[in-house]
Amino acid sequence: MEVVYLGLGSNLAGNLEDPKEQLNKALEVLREHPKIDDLICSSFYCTNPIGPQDQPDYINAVVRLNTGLSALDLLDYLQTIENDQERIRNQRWGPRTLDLDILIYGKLVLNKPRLTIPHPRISERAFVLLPMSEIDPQLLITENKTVTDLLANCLDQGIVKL
Ligand code: A4P
Ligand code: MG
Repeated sequence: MEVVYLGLGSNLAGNLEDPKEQLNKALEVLREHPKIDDLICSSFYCTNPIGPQDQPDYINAVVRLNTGLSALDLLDYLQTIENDQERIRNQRWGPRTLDLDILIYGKLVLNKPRLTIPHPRISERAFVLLPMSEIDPQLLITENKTVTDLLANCLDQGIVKL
């Protein structure tokens, strides 16, 4: 079993009531997987978009779970959930009904075209670090910096706990 952190994001309602429901539905489906256990989720946060500004604010959260799935099998499952929730990929960093990213997978370091672990942009994003700090503030993200250390540099990004 590996300890895994996932980033969840949505800024389009799709056929649900709002982006919060996109996250709630994804949590439900994640919990259904027989090889996913002990899932805990942070609070939800409303966050200003990073990247293109002509898109709605996001709802973001971070999950910690235990899994017996390999990293690539987990990515497959996440992409199936995204597709089932009407994820359309057209613009990089553009609006989406659901984004499920693997942030950390145990101690795995991977640099493949389909999968980079740890997620390369954790350190600079309040929408990842603030929810993560609720779950494990002392987790080391770089060699010598914890979630709390890194968070201090990006609290000006426009993020409000719901
Ligand atoms: N991929 C590689 N590594 C991973 C990983 N660790 N987890 C590949 C998941 N996928 C990974 O992703 C493109 C490809 O990345 C996938 O096919 C997978 O094989 P995508 O979800 O289709 O596209 P994307 O999310 O637009 O690209 P990217 O570069 O992953 O974007 P980011 O860095 O995740 O940023 N602003 C706010 N406030 N909140 C947000 O959640 N998200 C983004 C997306 C931009 N701005 C945001 C937010
Ligand atoms: Mg993604």
